[in-house]
Amino acid sequence: MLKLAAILLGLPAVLAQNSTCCQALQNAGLAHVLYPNTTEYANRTVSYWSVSAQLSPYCIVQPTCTSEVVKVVNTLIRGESCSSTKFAVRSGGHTVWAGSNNINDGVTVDLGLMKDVTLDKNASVASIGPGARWLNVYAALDPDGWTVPGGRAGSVGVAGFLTGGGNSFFTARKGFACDNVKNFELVTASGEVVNANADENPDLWQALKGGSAANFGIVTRFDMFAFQTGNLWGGTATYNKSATADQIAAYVKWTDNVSNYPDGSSIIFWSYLPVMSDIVILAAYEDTQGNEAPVGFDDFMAIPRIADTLRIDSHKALTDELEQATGYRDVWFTMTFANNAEIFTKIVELNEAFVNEWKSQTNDPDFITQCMFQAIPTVFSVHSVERGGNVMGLDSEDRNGIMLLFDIAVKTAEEEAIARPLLRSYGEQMQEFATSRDGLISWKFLNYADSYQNPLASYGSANVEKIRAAAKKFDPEGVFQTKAPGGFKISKVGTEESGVETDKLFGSVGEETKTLANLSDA
Ligand SMILES: Cc1cc2nc3c(=O)[nH]c(=O)nc-3n(C[C@H](O)[C@H](O)[C@H](O)COP(=O)(O)OP(=O)(O)OC[C@H]3O[C@@H](n4cnc5c(N)ncnc54)[C@H](O)[C@@H]3O)c2cc1C
Ligand SMILES: *[C@@H]1O[C@H](CO)[C@@H](O)[C@H](O)[C@H]1NC(C)=O
Ligand SMILES: *[C@@H]1O[C@H](CO)[C@@H](O)[C@H](O)[C@H]1NC(C)=O
Ligand SMILES: *[C@@H]1O[C@H](CO)[C@@H](O)[C@H](O)[C@H]1NC(C)=O
Ligand SMILES: *[C@@H]1O[C@H](CO)[C@@H](O)[C@H](O)[C@H]1NC(C)=O
Ligand SMILES: *[C@@H]1O[C@H](CO)[C@@H](O)[C@H](O)[C@H]1NC(C)=O
Ligand SMILES: *[C@@H]1O[C@H](CO)[C@@H](O)[C@H](O)[C@H]1NC(C)=O
Ligand SMILES: CC(=O)N[C@H]1CO[C@H](CO)[C@@H](O)[C@@H]1O
Repeated sequence: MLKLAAILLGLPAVLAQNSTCCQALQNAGLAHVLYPNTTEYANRTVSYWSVSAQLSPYCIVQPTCTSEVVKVVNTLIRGESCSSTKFAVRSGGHTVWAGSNNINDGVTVDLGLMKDVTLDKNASVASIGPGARWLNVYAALDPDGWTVPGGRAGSVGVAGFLTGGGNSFFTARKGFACDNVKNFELVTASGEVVNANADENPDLWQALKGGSAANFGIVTRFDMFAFQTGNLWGGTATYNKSATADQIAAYVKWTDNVSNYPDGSSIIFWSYLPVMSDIVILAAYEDTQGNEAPVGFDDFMAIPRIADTLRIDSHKALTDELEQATGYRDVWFTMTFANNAEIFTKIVELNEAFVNEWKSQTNDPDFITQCMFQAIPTVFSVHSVERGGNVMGLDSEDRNGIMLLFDIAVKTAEEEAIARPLLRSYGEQMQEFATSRDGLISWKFLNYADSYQNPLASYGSANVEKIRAAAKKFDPEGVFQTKAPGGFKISKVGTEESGVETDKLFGSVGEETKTLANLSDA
């Protein structure tokens, strides 16, 4: 109501809100408290990858170091003026749905100024600030010939990626990116700084590997095992959609062969692109040893392609290339299925039906879809277990699987409101088909899941209990479950609420659009 009144009166919406909590953050000595009437605030808002996540907090606070994060936590959690103020935590800001990494009617803690990357060659450890993007990490390490397993699009944030698992070019060789974290530094709700590694707080160390940082506190540093590397071979290839059957056959063989070729990585996606006005097949191929088109890629190389950028290049350059268009409202859906050509084929068919149905419902030609496949063979979690274990639960799966990311990017809030249930209904048909062929793998990748998909529950009850126990031990009052409502919460697993309806929690999308349009005018 207040916000609406403010808009009608022509006042910046947030000035009508209670901003004493923001003032308290400033009084605590925090220099970077950004208010909605500033360019800095507008800049940080548009830096969220998906427009759906660009909300309007009372203010954005940017700590610059761990001790400032302690001040932020102490003020937000125990400060009198903040007693009824909720907050959100944001690193790269790449989670696509509203309310994971940002908040209306609350304060957003933005770790974007904590992005230092340092390499200790003697210890083979890279220490990375939570607000770094992977492109910052590769830019710091590449010139010395070192790297770490990380994002395959350079702009993705480090903190959400790593605590959600993290699938990289190196997973078949080194496990998920989270399995390569030697130590997490975390500020707890009580304002204490703790480390979590194999020796110190190993329960928290495991829980942070896939359990989402949103459940435990604020991660302020990641120490990752780094290794020496030369350039990689890779790039993208474009195919006519008439290559569908050949691509599916090649990918099914590929998935069963990953354990014989752990230096390879292959991602295939069917994508509707406005410039083509059609679906094309895109593939991202890499060889992490820098060998050009090794024999493991023979089946893919035999399929005639329209174009490619395959070459020898740096880790950073190959991830810059996989950057995706911004400025859209993105709706994502994920599922995993057993490596089976019939299910794969059905999903590609349903994707095409979805694209056709969407086209028939809109006269806006500016939208993008992806139906993206990534091998999840059992060898991935063999490495996870060797490296101390994570909580994703894939180690109990005995079939090679394929993970799907099915998504649409649209321009307006009205389009998102229609696209969201439509995409979901096609996604659910895909799941049902996989189930009917005994091929549904219940594991859902947290980094790709939509707000209602409840990925933590898919990790299995033993892992859910591990996450619950660590959350309770390090945040006994459950501050990060209630006062920081964003992200996938362990307290919601097993309750009716486990599917978060973001529209209900975070207000109407349309209203936000107006507020933002007005801000960027300013
Ligand atoms: C273009 C693109 C490419 C992608 N490529 C990959 C890929 O190759 N592999 C892959 O695995 N995933 C990929 N993803 C998914 C990506 O891993 C997730 O979106 C991830 O959450 C991004 O991390 P972030 O730091 O930007 O997250 P944010 O959206 O900032 O945060 C994610 C969640 O973690 C919480 N959080 C963030 N920082 C902290 C912190 N320091 N302490 C406590 N809680 C925190 C937030 O509150 C939020 O709930 C991609 C996404 C996009 C948009
Ligand atoms: C922005 O808002 C804050 C808080 O209300 C106020 O102190 C500041 O003067 C405003 N700045 C500008 C540039 O209008
Ligand atoms: C905002 O972003 C623009 C474009 O990236 C940049 O030129 C400008 O300096 C930024 N302004 C502030 C105040 O951060
Ligand atoms: C708003 O300010 C009043 C005092 O002016 C304070 O009592 C109250 O807790 C504040 N509410 C929020 C949400 O910060
Ligand atoms: C690295 O190791 C070498 C040899 O053991 C040693 O001389 C050097 O001081 C170490 N450097 C650092 C920064 O620890
Ligand atoms: C794909 O092939 C069909 C039939 O050969 C052709 O009509 C179409 O233009 C091709 N599409 C692209 C994107 O090359
Ligand atoms: C599997 O990978 C190995 C090692 O790269 C390769 O020699 C072999 O030809 C591959 N097999 C298939 C069926 O692709
Ligand atoms: C307060 C303010 O700037 N309001 C403007 C918001 O944007 C609409 C549409 O552009 C304008 O009509 C308002 O004047």
